[in-house]
Amino acid sequence: MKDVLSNANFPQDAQGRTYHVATKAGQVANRIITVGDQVRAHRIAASFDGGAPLFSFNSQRNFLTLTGTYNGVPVSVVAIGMGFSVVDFFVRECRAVVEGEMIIVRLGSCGSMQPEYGIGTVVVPKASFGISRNYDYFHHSTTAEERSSGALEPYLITKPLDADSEVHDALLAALDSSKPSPSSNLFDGSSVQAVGDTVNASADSFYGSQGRIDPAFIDANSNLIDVIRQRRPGVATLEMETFVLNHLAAAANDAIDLAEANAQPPPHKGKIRTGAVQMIFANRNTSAFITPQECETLERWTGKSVLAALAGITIPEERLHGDGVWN
Ligand code: R1P
Ligand code: URA
Repeated sequence: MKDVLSNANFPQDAQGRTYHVATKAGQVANRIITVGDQVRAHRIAASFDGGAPLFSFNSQRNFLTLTGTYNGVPVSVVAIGMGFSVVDFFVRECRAVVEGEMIIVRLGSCGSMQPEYGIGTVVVPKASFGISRNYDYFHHSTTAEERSSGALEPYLITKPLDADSEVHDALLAALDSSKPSPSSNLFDGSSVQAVGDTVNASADSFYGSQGRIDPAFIDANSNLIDVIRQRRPGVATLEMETFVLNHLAAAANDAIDLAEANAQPPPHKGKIRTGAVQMIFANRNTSAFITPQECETLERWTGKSVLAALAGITIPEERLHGDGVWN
């Protein structure tokens, strides 16, 4: 960390760069694709106009921001790593440097909970709920009776939160219109498919809270997959970020509504709309896992589709403030 930061509540440098993502106004577009993986971020940016970003920065904390245009419309790709806490850094710090409405789409990998969605299926969820490890369940002071009576459960399952319906529909339409052709050495020779209107679960671990069994740890999760299916019938995918993205967007939008209800100036001049595209990398029904070549095929297809969908959604001029310096 080289630059001098001030304000312990929300640290920023003299030019407004944030502490972890380390971008400032003019470097992040109103339309953002967020991914876990920097290789995927560069693959998507290869589809920008001119084949390259106009602005590129990898922060000391490993948040990579690539900003360019697609069909002339500014879009940023931000690679954030994995898990709930990095979504919090990303959403809050990008919100702080982007004026006006934001549309944020997460383009990530996931595990499949539905036998009919195998590797080669891409899912567009309409809603997402959270699954968190309940640390007190595992605490040494918790009694066997508290555990067996159900007073404390090992995993907490939240209510679902919706994605934006226009963003959902635009993503699905863009994916459907540009599917790669079948190839005998990919996806067992089957065609890829995009499926909408599904429900996602975001877990706070790839392992325990996604029901993976690891004898090296006490995880109390041998029936977790069944419990998730019972409580949220139809759940299609498991990954690690979408729920927190939807939650933070709702929290930001509620803050604007509250300010307006109290005749106060809103904290920001535009709301946050969210969507997600999830590529199945792990089939939890069969134990199959994606190959590197299949991964690249899905990432190129979905990356271009999400860029096209985002560029095609209009943000009215009065809700777009200050988009476009990129330096
Ligand atoms: C775990 O392997 C990671 O993959 C998924 C999960 O949400 C988690 O971040 O998404 P990404 O491929 O975008 O990282
Ligand atoms: N990402 C996840 O979080 N889970 C999976 O099973 C695959 C990718």
